Amino acid sequence: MCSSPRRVAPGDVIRSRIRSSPMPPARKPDQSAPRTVSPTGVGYDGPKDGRDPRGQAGDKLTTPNGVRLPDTDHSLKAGPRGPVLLEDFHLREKIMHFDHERIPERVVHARGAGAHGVFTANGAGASVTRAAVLAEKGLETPVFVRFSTVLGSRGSADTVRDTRGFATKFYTKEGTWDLVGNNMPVFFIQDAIKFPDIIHAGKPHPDREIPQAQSAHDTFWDFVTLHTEATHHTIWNMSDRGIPRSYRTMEGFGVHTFRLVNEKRETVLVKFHWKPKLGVHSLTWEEAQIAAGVDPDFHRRDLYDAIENGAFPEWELGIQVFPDTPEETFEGIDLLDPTKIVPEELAPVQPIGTLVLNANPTNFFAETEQVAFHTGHLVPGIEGTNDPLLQGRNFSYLDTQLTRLAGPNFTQIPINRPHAPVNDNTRDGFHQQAVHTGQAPYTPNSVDAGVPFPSDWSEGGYVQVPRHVEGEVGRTAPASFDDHFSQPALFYKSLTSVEQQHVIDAYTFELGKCYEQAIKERALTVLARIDADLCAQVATGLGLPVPKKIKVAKSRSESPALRQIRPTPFPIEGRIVGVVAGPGADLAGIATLRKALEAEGALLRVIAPHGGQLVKGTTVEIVERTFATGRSIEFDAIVVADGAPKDGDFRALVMLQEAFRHLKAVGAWGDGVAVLKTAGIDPTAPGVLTGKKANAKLAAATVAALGMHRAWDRTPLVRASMVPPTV
Ligand code: HDE
Repeated sequence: MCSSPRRVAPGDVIRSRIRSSPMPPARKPDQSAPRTVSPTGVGYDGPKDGRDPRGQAGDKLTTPNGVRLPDTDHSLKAGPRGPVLLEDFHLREKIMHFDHERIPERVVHARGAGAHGVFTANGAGASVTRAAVLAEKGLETPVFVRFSTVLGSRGSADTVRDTRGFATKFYTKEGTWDLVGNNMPVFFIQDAIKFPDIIHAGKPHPDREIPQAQSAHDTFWDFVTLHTEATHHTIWNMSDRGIPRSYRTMEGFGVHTFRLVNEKRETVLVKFHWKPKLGVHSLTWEEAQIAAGVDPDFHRRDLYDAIENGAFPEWELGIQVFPDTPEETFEGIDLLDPTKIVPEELAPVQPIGTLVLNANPTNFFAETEQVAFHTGHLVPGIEGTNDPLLQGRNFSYLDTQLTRLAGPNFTQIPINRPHAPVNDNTRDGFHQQAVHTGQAPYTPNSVDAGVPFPSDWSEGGYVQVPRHVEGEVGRTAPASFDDHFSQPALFYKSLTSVEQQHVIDAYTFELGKCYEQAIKERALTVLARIDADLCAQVATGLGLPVPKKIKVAKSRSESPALRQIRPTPFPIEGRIVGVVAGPGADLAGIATLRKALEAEGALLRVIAPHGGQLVKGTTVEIVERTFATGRSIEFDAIVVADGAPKDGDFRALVMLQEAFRHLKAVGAWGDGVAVLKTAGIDPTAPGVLTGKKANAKLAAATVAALGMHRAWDRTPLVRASMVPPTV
């Protein structure tokens, strides 16, 4: 039987939605859109007719041309059974637009998450730079930051082992400045010309397109062992830095050396460092692997939730300052070599301002996807150097936007618009948004009264400081670029023994995933130059002999600043404690614990066998995770409440065992201790917190344990078993 299409009167659907839910989802207070500026950078705060300009422009559905529509669910047909008519311009427009909703993803750093914020200079930068953003005490500059992984596609998992991008767009009053950095201070290669090669090696194999977002495969290890300049960056990737706990707990680095210029035209060379207020923390490798399956959006979610909960991530921006000498070296370290650091003990990081991320994007595509960073977005007072990697980037970042954002006018996309006035004499091109006036888009001119005029130094013009350049043309590199091993050796010996063990495990895992014996053997010859024990342990794991007669590279004395395990506690804002509960649980105790955690900016989430509410008298707890939806990786600590179920549900036990294995604080009060025991967890083991009641003492112990990030002294116990603890 033929059923005729249901007649839907315009407005029906909307009315029924309004009945079941009184309001469309409200915009969150932290969802502020980028400030609206005109294509030429003039401030414009949108229509003021009481409507949110970020939403739809009216109540009535229209075509992209503004024609009101009676129906958008049925294509125009000759009779209910068709055919569909070519004259259906609405069908054609709607599907045409949908067909083009995707833009090419970034060739690298495709997977990312962003946030808005503000950078406040503390004034200390004034002695070295004329850039107000870094120099003017108290000046607040709006920013947009995008964090990313490097290798994976846009839909890949957040927690893979990889370098993380840390790109910041400063909308300064003197124009836009982009600091396009990473969470590691060095890079794989010394010359931009090799960038396509390292990326081809790291990306999935071209025949079967696997593995996704991984470095644990033959081509990556083939490249980094043949191009040994990659050794330093590779060991950072193999360290805990390759699997951050959160974007909020990552350091950031400008990597290259930059040149700052002050009002007196004096110059210094600097390296930029972002220091997270929460400390540098990482996942364990097993957590990272579980999260990649259980919650591939782990870092994106963490950033968004933290900002929404008011735990605004914060970093201090610091600079290492070096004299601008003709050699461009410091203490024998070549400042133009992006595979080298300058240990902080030799040149302390001097704080010059604070970054706070305080607003989530309103629309992921419009902001996080379309944001376009460029190392050549500089403002007066900040210049690049002759680092050959940086100079190649100065070409690449403009070029890539032509493909990704389809034309040269990408600075007119709202998220990319400068907050300084723009009078640039560029014209036309794809997606031109400005309606330029005037007759003479050239300078000088006599037709448009001469405007726009160039600016000299005193008027804030970007005048490069004079630099002497000479040399013979050739495909060459300085001799100092040949030292590939002294700094990886320095890095490894500076780590704590727990961190060193993680590095050993990571190399063993990654090389163990390679098929080619020759690549593994070559990798061992590289490790032998970093540290004999590292090499021997990885060789054992791979079942290969230790290469003979290779000497460990000479290196400087240890740099404790390279360690991320520190003896002092860190703030715990945004940390999450899971409490295992059930219908009979001590809800008053949960409330006590929650109060103490929230006072420190941390959160408590109740985990129970099934969803709904737990009610006792007048106290109500909402179940936020069930044994089916929760997993240990979501929590920084797990505590079992008095009265929690004792039925040995394996999902609860696995959650506790994983938390224990991942060195997280694990605890219980009252008869909850029995659940720990069923999970095979010794209540007297390090980092296991128990008490008769959920009182101030247990709460304080939980806060203190979170501040240390993990119970590091549990490591030997966990390693000794290498299997979940049993009763
Ligand atoms: Fe990038 N890089 N890169 N890179 N990079 C890109 O630009 C490139 C390098 C970094 O969140 C691309 O807009 C070359 C070092 C970040 O949008 C592309 C070389 C560092 C991001 C590009 C490097 C970075 C990118 C891809 C070697 C740390 C993400 C899309 C000379 C200091 C920015 C895009 C975002 C993105 C090229 C090396 C960091 C293709 C040629 C070193 C954080 O232009």
